[in-house]
Parts: sequence; C-alpha cells; structure tokens
Amino acid sequence: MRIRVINPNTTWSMTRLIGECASAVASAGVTVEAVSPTMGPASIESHYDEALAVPGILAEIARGEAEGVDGYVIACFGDPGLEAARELARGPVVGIAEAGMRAATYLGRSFSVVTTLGRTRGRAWDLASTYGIDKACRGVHACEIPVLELETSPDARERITQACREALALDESDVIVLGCAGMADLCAHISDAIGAPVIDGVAAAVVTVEGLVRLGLRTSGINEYATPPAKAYTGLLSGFQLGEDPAARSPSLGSEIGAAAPHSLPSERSRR
Ligand code: 2AL
Repeated sequence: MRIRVINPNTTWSMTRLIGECASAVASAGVTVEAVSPTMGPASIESHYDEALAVPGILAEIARGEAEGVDGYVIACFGDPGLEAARELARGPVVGIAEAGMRAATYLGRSFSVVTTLGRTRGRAWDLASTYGIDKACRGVHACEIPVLELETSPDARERITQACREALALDESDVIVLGCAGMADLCAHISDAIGAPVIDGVAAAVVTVEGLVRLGLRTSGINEYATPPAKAYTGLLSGFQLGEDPAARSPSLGSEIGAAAPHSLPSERSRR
C-alpha cells in the first residue's frame, strides 16, 4: 500500500519531520511518501496562504493518481483543498484537522485545539463546525509561534506544552488536538507532561487512510465527489484542465509552473 502524505507548505525540513512521524505509525507493508508541492507558500498561516497552497496540492494528487498511490493525507491543519482533492483521487483523502478532531471524539467528550497563530483559530473553528463536531470542541488556543519558528525556536516545545496544559484547565476538556503538522513530533512529550491524550493529526490521518484502504474503501465517485466537468482553465492554471475538452487545450507548458501542474490529470476515474 502506498500512502502519500502531502505537506502543503514548501518547507522540506518540515516535510521530512512529517514523513518520519507518518512512517512511525504506518503498518509493515505500507509505504509512506512524504512530499511537498513544487509551488506554494513556505508556511500556511492565513487564508491567503491556504488559497495559494491548493494548486500545488492538487498537482501532487494528480501526480499520485498517475503513479498509482492508494490514499493521501493533507498534512496542514486548515485541511486546504480537501474536497477538491477528493474529486480527483480514487483512494481516500484525509485532512489532519478532520482526522485529529474526529479521533479526539472517540477518546473524550470534549477536546481543545492548540494551534500556532491566533489568526488561524477561526479556520479551526470553521472546520470543527463543517465536520459537525464543534459541540465537542471546547476551545481553540494559539501559542503564537509562527509555523516556521516551530523548527527554530529553542523553547517552542515548552511553550506549546504549557499552552496545552492551560487549554485543558481553561476548557475543562478531555483531549488535546495539536493544530499544526509541524508539531507532529511533540505529541508523546506533551501527553506525558500533561497527563491527557494528545493527538497529532498526521498520525491520526495516516492510520485512518491505511484503515480505509485496508477495508477496500475508496472515495465515492458519484454525486459531489465525482470528477469535475471538463472545461478550460486559463493563464497560470492552464495545466489544471481535466478531461478531453479540445477547446480547452493549452499550448505546451514549459514553464516552472507548467512543470508543477498536473499534465496527466485523470479524465475519468474507475471507482465505486
Ligand atoms: C499549518 C500546518 O499544519 N502547516 C502549516 O504550514 N500551517 N497550520 C497552522 N495552523 O499553522
């Protein structure tokens, strides 16, 4: 089984860390491929970053489809492009916010999210609401460490641990969900320190995808997640055309962006 873990930001040191954490929970016989898109923001901590991360994510999904990947993890806590990715992929696509928050509901009646910057709290709340688990989410807290400083700040681990401790006390919640893929390696330390379950969405998403694939389950190809209708995409997005609409064909794409775009997007998926 091949699971592709897409770190939607383009910071490869973070992709490596995410890949290590993902591989650590995958079963024997499962290959975890951690990748970053060739285009996109260095970190994702705004709605603007999220929007601009999505084309790169979709290009990675398209590449994975051409290469026979069985399932995907979108390893950013905003779950950017999740539904669009499901429209492209045969296998399951799971976001780390969805996987982390859903897993929390199995372990306690309530959970708190501890994320990076305060400005990303609204997105986390929106996702909890979209997934129908906002009632169980007692709070979304920020440690105010920018994503890239997770790697460089000497006291990041202790500040996040303290934020988790305070979140549990303030919210009187049962479980902590870490709100950034760049925190994946902190899970066990924080859990030991605060004495409560702490969920890393990367690990939760990997085991979810693995379980679904093992059950022989695929993304539904009917109705909302069916392959999008073929049409022209212009300008920088010309490489993202799906299907066989001849009027939509663009000239050859030699640019860097073209190279990152999904030349071999599937025109049709065979799935149930
Ligand atoms: C994230 C994440 O998981 N990766 C990234 O670049 N930004 N999310 C977040 N809330 O900071």
